[in-house]
Amino acid sequence: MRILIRNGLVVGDGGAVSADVLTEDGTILRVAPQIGEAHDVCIDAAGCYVMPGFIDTHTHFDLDLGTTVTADNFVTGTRAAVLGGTTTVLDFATQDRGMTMQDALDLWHKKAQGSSCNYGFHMAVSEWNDARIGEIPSMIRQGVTSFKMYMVYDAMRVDDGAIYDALRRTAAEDCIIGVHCENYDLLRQRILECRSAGLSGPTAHPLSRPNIVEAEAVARLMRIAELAEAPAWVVHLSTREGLEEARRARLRGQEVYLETCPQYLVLDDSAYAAEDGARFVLSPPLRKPADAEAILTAMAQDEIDVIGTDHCSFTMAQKALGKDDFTKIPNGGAGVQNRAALIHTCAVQTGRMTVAQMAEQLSGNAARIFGMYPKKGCIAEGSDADIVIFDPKAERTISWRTNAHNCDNSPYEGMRTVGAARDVIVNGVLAVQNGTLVQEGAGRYVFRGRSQRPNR
Ligand code: DUC
Ligand code: ZN
Ligand code: ZN
Repeated sequence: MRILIRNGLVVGDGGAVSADVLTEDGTILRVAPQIGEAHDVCIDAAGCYVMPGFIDTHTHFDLDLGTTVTADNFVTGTRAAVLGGTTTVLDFATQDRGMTMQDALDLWHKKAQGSSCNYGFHMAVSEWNDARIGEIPSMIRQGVTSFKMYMVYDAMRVDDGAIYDALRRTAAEDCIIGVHCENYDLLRQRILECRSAGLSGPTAHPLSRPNIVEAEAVARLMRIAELAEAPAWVVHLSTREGLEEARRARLRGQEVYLETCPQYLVLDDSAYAAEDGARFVLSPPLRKPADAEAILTAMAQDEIDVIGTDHCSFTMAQKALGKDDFTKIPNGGAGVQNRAALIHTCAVQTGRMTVAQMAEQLSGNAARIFGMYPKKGCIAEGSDADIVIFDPKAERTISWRTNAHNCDNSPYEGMRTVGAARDVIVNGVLAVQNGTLVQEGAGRYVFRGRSQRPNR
């Protein structure tokens, strides 16, 4: 099966250039002006960007929090992902205490059956001991070359010594560990203070986890990584103070990778005052406009490496579990479908960054950091035919009613976007045509290599 994409602007390192793209089965065969070769399907991309399939570095599908399970599983979540131009998701396989990493990986492979986009797994580890350490070589052999540790959440958190040892050992293997940076003791104390003040609703959520709770944890991670002589990946960076700590580490010569998410760019903590403020309860919480401004500036300066969604959806009925106690509201929101449109709207359409930077932060950098480049993350001969034809003029309004997420709420409800994925090719097959899903369930496991560590 050969697809010819004509008349588009192909986005790469050097910017957007006029070229045609010819794919054959799952591979990009040629990128050149005016390709005249035989093909089965022709797509006219005039007026559109032809971009490498977007990679979402941060999703939680079918995640069991103990009290409830995320509304989206892989079937519904990846349908939404591909409609938004995401051709690969990196989901967090989660090793709960008492499980092996292999148990978690086997379970996540089962959960991911029927995915409509490609998928790989980071391994989130909740304990660090000889048995878990002994599993690392086997994880690498199975294509899992990135890990996550949490500084918070009772069921998942590990101590600083574990983070140090894990960073040291995995760096030696060119693997990367992402850390959820919040200070557990401070936020617990702040929760007690909120309760003493009689605050039980969603407005207490950001008060319990203020910027310094993140910034202290980022600073600590930076120092732990310095001692471990290891790269550090800060997941879902949300504050200007946390950004400053990462900048300081980079000035010391450290290798730091920064991920942020659209919610920290286009929303702010005034949202918690809404009647249905529970739909914005995610961690880290929404911040002030000045934080968004600082992170957008960092994106424009290429200081942010990747933009994931932290998609972790819960229905309003699930959110109501915390109606009398904000700490019981399941943390997370739906967004896997909306990432590219939001980033194009807030960063490219506004002239703050170029479409080439958008492609790097939504795809190329992720492919390099997480061991998929150049198969993924670029439009080049020999690369996988994961391609987005992105219409920069398409205007939409986000609503849970039109999103494909299995969720009756969206943090972005009513938001206007400019720019949308029009057609999406996954593994050489058209999966989205004119904004409609035309092929489901053809996603494949992405066996990842070691990190290329572009910031080394
Ligand atoms: N934050 C969320 O909001 N949800 C899932 C996990 C996390 O860290
Ligand atoms: Zn997290
Ligand atoms: Zn997360």
